[in-house]
Amino acid sequence: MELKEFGEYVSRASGGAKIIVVSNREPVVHERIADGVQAIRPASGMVTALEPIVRGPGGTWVAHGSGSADRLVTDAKGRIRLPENNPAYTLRRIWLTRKEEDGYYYGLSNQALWPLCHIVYKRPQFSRSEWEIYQCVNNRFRDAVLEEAEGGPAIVFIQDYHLALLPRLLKTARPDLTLVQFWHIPWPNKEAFRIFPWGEELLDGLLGNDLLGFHIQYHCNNFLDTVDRGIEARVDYEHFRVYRGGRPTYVRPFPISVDFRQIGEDGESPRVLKRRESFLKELGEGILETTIYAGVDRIDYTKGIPERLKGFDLMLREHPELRSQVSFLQLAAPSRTHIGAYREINDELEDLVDEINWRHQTEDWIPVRFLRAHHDYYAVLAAYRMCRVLLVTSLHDGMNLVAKEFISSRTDGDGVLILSQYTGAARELTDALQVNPFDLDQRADVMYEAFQMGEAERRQRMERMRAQVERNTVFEWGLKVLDELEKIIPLRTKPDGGGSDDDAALDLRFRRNPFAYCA
Ligand code: ADQ
Repeated sequence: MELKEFGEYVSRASGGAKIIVVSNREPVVHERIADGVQAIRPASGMVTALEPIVRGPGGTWVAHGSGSADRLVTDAKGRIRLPENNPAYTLRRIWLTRKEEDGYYYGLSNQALWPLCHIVYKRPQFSRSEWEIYQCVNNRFRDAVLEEAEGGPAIVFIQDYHLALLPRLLKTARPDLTLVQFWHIPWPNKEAFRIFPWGEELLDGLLGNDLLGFHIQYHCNNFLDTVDRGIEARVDYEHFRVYRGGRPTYVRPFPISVDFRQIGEDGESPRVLKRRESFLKELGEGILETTIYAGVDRIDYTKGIPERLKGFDLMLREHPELRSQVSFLQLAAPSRTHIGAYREINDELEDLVDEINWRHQTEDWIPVRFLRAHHDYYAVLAAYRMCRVLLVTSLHDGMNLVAKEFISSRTDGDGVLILSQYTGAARELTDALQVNPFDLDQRADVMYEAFQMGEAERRQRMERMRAQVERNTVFEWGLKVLDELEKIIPLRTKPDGGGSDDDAALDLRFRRNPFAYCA
């Protein structure tokens, strides 16, 4: 399915209900520049996925207004019509104070929930005052959504871990709203989750949803187990739903993806050739005579960037004959630099690149080229198409869109993907060379295997991976979410609040013993 068809489908499926998408990050950021205001579309898979959902039926997107010129272009309610050249939906911006942003975004979301949900041995930090601010900001989002949903039925599609309390707040205020949430990061196992000091409140918040989505089945299983142990609720493993307060929340896997066709088309555009020329100017044409390994990431301790550099270093030490024959190109976008752990990994990477280059470089060859910047979309595509081997070595990752973007961009049918087994994408991309990113020797071996792989095998694997991504694009993701919603809404709205005969039997057993399903 493609963009236009998907937009039309969403308009039909919403059946007249207003569509409201809610996320922390906005789809367009307005920044002040020397001669006015510039609208920037963040390079984000989430925006590609959600824009058609809100655009098709002319809905509203509620998000934090974070740009320096955001207030200059909105009305008194923080609203602006987008896209500016052909308005199709409304963006409603929420303004946060510096203190709110620190407590809710940098604090509770990214120093507590982010490390809690990613099992990468980074200790989460919990602070009661940040939790209070997180609650307060979730309430601010509730007020804005309620205003936007006034006067009729609405489907509210909430994104991610920044807004875990919002569903309950909305359901309490407007039980008629249809609420769906997608959790873009992993859900940890119950042992990892139990240290979260406000676990019951967080779970209760999420159980305000009618439908809750994760990337893979494993995260759904972890969520049900966590609920089973962490809060008074009836977990129905057979139908993958949880009853709390007599109402169900359905829990389902929806593996997110990319716009395969568009990325392929853009990959062949003149803008990508231009970016390739700029890279070659900066790095020297000589890089084309080497086998290029590449990485494209936000600088984040979950992405395994030091791990892959150390693997490359070990490969060079074990196979010194590869010197001058291989290069490593890392595009690294600075991210969340207000947080100490992110500053530390920046310093670590700088030292590591220096050390590896010092150890191996020759007069006319530099092994690692580390380009620290937020590159534009076309530059990212140029890097994907310049390399022979793309490395995704996340220590833990909900899905990882870089892997799928790389495959979509390789219209030439060549290229090797090295993929961490701890990404959601590893479930679908079985033709990648999969690695345990914690195992240094294995990383070096697999990088060497990629160097040696013949063209015929590379092409066979790439063809199968391309077919896989082409079958499951970002539009199939949106479609599956909406289809599932259509299936569950009739169950939810039956007058007895139950559903099938199975539900009735479960309800009866539950009334006799509320803990019967919490073994
Ligand atoms: P992220 O952790 O941000 O997303 P990912 O899915 O890899 O991770 O998406 C990163 C995006 O940023 C890609 O679109 C990529 O092209 C872009 N990007 C990376 N480095 C860049 C650079 N140097 N310059 C410019 N752009 C760059 C979260 C979860 C993931 C999940 C997604 C979507 O952590 O597991 O796949 O949401 O659900």
